[in-house]
Amino acid sequence: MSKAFNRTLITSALPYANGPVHIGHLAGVYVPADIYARYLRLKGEDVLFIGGSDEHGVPIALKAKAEGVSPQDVVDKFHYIIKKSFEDFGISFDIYSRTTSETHYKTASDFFRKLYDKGEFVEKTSEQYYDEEAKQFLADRYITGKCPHCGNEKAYGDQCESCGTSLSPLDLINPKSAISGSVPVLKETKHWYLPLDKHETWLKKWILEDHKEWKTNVYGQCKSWLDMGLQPRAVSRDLDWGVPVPIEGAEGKVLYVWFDAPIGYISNTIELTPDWEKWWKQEDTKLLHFIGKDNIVFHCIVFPAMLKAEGSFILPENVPANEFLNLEGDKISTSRNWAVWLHEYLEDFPGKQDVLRYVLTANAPETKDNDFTWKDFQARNNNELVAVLGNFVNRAMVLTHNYFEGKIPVCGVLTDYDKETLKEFTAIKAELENYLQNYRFREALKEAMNLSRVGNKYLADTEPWKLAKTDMGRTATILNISMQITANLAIVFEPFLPVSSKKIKGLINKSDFKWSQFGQIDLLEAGHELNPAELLFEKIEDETIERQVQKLLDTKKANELREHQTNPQKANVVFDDFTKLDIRVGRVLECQKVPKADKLLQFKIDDGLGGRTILSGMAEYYAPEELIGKQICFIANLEPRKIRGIESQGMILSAQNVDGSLFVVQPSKEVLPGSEVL
Ligand code: B3M
Ligand code: ZN
Repeated sequence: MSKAFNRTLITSALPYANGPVHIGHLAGVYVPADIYARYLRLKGEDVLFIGGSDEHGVPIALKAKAEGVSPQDVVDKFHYIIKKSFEDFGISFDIYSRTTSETHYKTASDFFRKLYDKGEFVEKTSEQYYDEEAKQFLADRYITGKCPHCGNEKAYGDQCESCGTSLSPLDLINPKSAISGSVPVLKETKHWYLPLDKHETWLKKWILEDHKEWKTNVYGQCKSWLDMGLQPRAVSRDLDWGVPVPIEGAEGKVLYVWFDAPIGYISNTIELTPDWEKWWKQEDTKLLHFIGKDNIVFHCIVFPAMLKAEGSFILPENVPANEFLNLEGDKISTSRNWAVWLHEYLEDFPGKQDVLRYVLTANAPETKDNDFTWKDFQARNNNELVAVLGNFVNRAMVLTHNYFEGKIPVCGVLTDYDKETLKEFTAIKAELENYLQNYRFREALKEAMNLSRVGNKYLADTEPWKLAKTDMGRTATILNISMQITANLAIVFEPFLPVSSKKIKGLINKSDFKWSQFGQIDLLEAGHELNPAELLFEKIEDETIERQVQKLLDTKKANELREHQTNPQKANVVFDDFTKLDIRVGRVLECQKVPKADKLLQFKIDDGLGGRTILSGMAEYYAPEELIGKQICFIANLEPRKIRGIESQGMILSAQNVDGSLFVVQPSKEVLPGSEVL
């Protein structure tokens, strides 16, 4: 039997405030949560939608250190950037707060204290790496070393990013402190653990038996964790950034970020309303966590265990987690800048937030990882938003203006065809609601789009522009129905495309609808005056898309270059060795291909010393005439060598790019041929 709920509390993962948000965040978490929240509000249900930034954790502390600023500076910067992006994309949080708020420190601290007092933790002393120079314990992320699996020299103490293996700091070969660079030593430290093993029995029943309806990706992940058997989890860390552990003798220790972050949902609700306990403690509240797949274990196992241990909280009813969105075939990555950042998107596509919301929902990674490509973005905009939804609304509007001066005409007697159309409409409504209830937003959106298709087909089949010459009565009925469909589209697209829904309402001169009105064909009364027609969407041209693709190609190139430059440096040489080389600037007088040698170019150089010939393997990267007249640098005193029967008197210096291509090195200003390079 399904429970009777009187209100819905929606939380969405708190993004780390160590970078801006990108399309992966939107697609995985925030757009689905927002669609659901808007849908429930339209239905007149009692709903709260909670968001906020996650501002603790080692990556933030590390970033601050690397930039020579405080962790608070880092989160202050990104919290507001993230908050603004969400506002811009219409994510309709009732509150978007942060885990550095005073309320959160108190809430998280009290929560820990209560569990501590109830004896819900176990205390354990273990050996952990300690940096004697920096005089501090090292979080897993603060230790780097060689990965025992793939040999990557820059693996972290929690994970090797090169082969993806989860590691513990003790696995690393030649561990080094990321703070001082020194070799860390093992030292004893005390921490508090949540004994998940003790919660295993009820968790198994609660998830595996009572929540079989959870999405298969969520259920499957939980099952495999539960089958493996749960272990106690440390909920404190030796770190100077976070909520201090609120007990004596715990100086220098903070709550583990994954302990305090989900409590952030509670803190933010407290900040929002004095009535917060109703939302968190009454059994008739439906609690939902919208998250990405990497957060499943924390929301389905760890946080519920915390709530249960505390004793007065309800548990989530569902955790509709999504899989990941990739970008043009590669995993989205903040550190590699492989992302479409929301604030940048809006600079490039001002006013087009709904287009992105549409594409991300139509292509949402609901059951498996999915790929975002700019080509698909363009196609969905041009072939669906413009050609289907936008086209229908515009035709209905323009025709009503043309034949009825922009006033809703009187609806006459419905024909069988009209009735059939309306029946189709009702059938779609039922499907759509069913998908929304079950967090299947992709399918729901498809159905919403089908409603516009029904409208388009209705106009194409009835051809009111032809009928207008002979039968104004029938034309009136057709356009009345078309405008009623338009009003319905304003309702149905509100959760998905809030900006466009508002635009449609503007066009039809109506301010608000309720979801319960969806399906009615008397939303616009005869005589009601419309505003002038305007296009809802515009075509996106190839050049625009090519620019975005080029931007990504540039990122890829920059990443490759960066990796390339991390090649180890050669052994030192003494200054005298360097001065033995006679490097000079010359000008290319002649340049030609060497016959039967694909790669070789033969140069005649004005070297200020009477001229010389040099051969160089650059034919793949330059046409000979490109180089004539250019200044180059060359080693003048390299022992002459015969190549293909030609004597090469020196060597031209060139920079080698990651892909192996070569480009000549030039002085940044012209100098006299023969000038020395020092
Ligand atoms: N900040 C991880 C993430 O952004 C984490 C979520 C916390 S939700 C309580 O993926
Ligand atoms: Zn590895």
